[in-house]
Amino acid sequence: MDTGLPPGQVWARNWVIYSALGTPKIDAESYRLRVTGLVEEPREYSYHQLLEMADVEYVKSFHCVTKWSIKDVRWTGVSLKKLLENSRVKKEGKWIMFVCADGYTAPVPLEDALSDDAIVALKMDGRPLEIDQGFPARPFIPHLYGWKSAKWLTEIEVLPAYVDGYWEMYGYHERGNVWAEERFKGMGFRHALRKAAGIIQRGI
Ligand SMILES: Nc1nc2c(c(=O)[nH]1)N[C@H]1C(S)=C(S)[C@@H](COP(=O)(O)O)O[C@H]1N2
Ligand SMILES: [Mo]
Repeated sequence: MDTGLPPGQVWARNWVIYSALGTPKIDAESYRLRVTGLVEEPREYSYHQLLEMADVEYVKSFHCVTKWSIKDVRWTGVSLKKLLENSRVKKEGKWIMFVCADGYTAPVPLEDALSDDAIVALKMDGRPLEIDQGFPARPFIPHLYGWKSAKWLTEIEVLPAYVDGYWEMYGYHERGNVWAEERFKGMGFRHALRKAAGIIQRGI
């Protein structure tokens, strides 16, 4: 099921490169990834430290909410769970905000960030991320839509509650689970109602 096609998606051959706020300049030597917010121990990691910590590699597909999917990408990265455990999340911590060098932000529930296949990705198909694909790091959580895979990631902030990120301000879903088709806020609920009423047989 993991590499299958979620409802409403279409396989595409090529990535569509998005940078809503422009592509920032990143210096790999001075780059740091910070873990902040509701943690006992805020930490920061250099690119080289992250590379040495990389402990997860798998093949998983990528799904953009605008309906294109890229099949079977080989991802290499650091377990998000490991990064969060290293900083010891306080019990009040419930959401994560991914914050990026360009100012882009994306929230995800802590629970999703703690899933075994949630990573801070450093490589795609065995090569360091291209600049326009988020070098040096972007989170990847296979069961969430691609807008949560925030490029040029610089900070993982642990929050007590949900806060809108860049796309959520425009009505995109708080969580964005691809299998539940959580594309827009409130859609899961309306979708379930319409489905129960027999108005629709499948996703839009
Ligand atoms: N910083 C940043 N990250 C971002 C975006 C963006 O505009 N800025 N777009 C998101 C969206 S909607 C998608 S589908 C993916 C696209 O990844 P790609 O540009 O590598 O194809 O990046 C996500 N991460
Ligand atoms: Mo997207």
